[in-house]
Amino acid sequence: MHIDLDYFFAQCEERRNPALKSKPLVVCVYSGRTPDSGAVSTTNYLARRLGVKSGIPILTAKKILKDADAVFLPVDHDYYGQVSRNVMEIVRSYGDAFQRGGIDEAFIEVGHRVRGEFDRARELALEIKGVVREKEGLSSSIGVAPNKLVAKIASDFQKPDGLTVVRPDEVERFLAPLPVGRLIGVGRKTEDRLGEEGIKTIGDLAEFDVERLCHIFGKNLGRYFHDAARGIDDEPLEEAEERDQISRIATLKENTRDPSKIVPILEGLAKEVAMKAEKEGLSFRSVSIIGILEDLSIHTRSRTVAAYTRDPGVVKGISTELLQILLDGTDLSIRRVGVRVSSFQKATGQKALSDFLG
Ligand code: TTP
Ligand code: MG
Repeated sequence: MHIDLDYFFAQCEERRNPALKSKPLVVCVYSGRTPDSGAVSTTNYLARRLGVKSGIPILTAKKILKDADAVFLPVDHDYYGQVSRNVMEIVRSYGDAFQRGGIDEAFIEVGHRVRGEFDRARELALEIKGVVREKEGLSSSIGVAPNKLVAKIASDFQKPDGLTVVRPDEVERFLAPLPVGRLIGVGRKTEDRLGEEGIKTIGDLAEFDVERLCHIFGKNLGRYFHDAARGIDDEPLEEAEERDQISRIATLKENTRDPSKIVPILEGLAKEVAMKAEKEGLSFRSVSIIGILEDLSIHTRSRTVAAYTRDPGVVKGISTELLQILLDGTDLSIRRVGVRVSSFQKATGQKALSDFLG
């Protein structure tokens, strides 16, 4: 599976301020030279429909949207990074293997747990989309396919909120009508060069003489294009860097400031996080709580302890103290709470059972 969040930066902004949903929204990277210089990072789908896309100058976007009651916001990488980590944590939990792509996309290997059945994979994909929506309030698109190459193209096929399943016997038919630019590795220049050879679609590329492709692009790339156009790809997932945090978050039954209502939830989350760390053989030194308040603002309080630990009691104790500190800093009620542990040390001294088995 390949999962890609829809209009990610813009959707994050809508999430913390739902009033933005009804307006064209443009997230911008301001260069600072003049007040409006810089480029569009991404936009919501309302703005896209009016013709504003990633990469165009902010000034151009402003011209296009001048009568559209549009909203322009600067990028907030810290916030998107935090949302991304939460989503990736969920997605990772569904895969036998996990490979992160960009900030809003990842591959997971699910063949094992769906016993090779694409119908089950579709159900699983629906579940993942549902959980990401419920827990993180974000819509996503998923592609299910026999390999990474096709899964990535499939996730992009019906955006937003899409789900496209391509079975092994459908791969060539699925790819054939798509523009060659959809293939990983075919950028604008390559697309132009292929166009000169009369190759517009992936199907055209699949039928094109492989010798001639190798002559134009060199042997490796020529072969790659030839295979890719047929949907042939056997790249395994590359398990990415080690995780840097574990977190769990929950929505309270009702917004409240009453510790007796919040603490039991917090303790449950603390236990889950500690168990997860235990399972992964990780010890940590930092414990944080995350409070999402009734106005959807996000507040974090952290504490670092002297010695690495993975004791659920420590996580519970610190979270409860941090909750009080967080409550003291605001008059608002809490809507969602989370617990996070970070600053890991890979546990040594203890070996996993698998270390002893051949
Ligand atoms: P994408 O997944 O390519 O785009 P998207 O999530 O905004 O839209 P969708 O997936 O629904 O088509 O990129 C993820 C984020 O990366 C995007 O939200 C903002 C950032 N980005 C840029 O800053 N500049 C760019 O040119 C692109 C393409 C993305
Ligand atoms: Mg995206």
